[in-house]
Amino acid sequence: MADPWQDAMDHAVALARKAGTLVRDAVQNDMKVMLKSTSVDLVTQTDQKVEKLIIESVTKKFPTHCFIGEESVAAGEACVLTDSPTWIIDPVDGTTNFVHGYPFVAVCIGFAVNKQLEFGVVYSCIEDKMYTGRKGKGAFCNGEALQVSDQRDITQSIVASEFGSTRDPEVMDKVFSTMRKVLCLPVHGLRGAGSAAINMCHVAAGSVEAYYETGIHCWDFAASAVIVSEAGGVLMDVEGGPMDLMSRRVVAANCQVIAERIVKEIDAFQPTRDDAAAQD
Ligand code: LIP
Repeated sequence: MADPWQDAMDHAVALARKAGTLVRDAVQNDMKVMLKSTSVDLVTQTDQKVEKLIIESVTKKFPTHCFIGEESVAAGEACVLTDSPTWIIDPVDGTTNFVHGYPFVAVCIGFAVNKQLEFGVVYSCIEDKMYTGRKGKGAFCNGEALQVSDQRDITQSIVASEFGSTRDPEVMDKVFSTMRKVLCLPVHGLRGAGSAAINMCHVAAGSVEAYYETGIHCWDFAASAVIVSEAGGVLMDVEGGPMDLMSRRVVAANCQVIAERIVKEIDAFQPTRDDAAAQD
């Protein structure tokens, strides 16, 4: 049976590649850097330009589809996932990396129908790595099938996380206490690409056993969640329940055992949900 969303996924891949070229060409140019929620939460005109390019192109091809885009939400658009076909877009994941020319920058396009993620595209554009995942059809990087690590021992693992874009002392205490506990399990190492999506693609590719973070947004990990799952990985909430795309927190791992071991060490906290305004 023909895949009803193949055309949409093909369009997403072509758009991610086109947008990625724009991002790569803009890296380290004399760019105008603006601030969002904190002095370390950056945005540039490239973020805004890429998101506009993607939304305008998709609207032409699929005029009834909906969008959740990082910069559209920042400009006041609602962040609510309905049953409608919805494109969940992070135009530049790893904006701080982009501003500094640090080579982990990704165009992320997730796609959901009836609130279920159908496909994800993450284009790590400086590395030229196109990660894709289609529900039930596997995950790939530049056409090569992806498979998570077969490691089951956390003490033989590498774990990824990030410091995030808040510097609130209470939050930082939880971030650091969790990192200390994870490091002292011990694990072989703690890594951070500076991009939630690329961290999760590293889980899918088997080079990292697990990634966790609290404070990210749905657009940071919608696409890469499909890629992890289709590479044989597991996704869950930082307190062990099912992953909640709007909760701003996630654990992505190669297996249930490693995921649950990470959960035990996390000092959990709940940021304001992405869909909080829609729930009022
Ligand atoms: C980033 C995430 C990263 C997080 C940063 C920031 P952005 O997304 O990918 O995991 O730690 O604070 O949210 O803002 O570059 O799209």
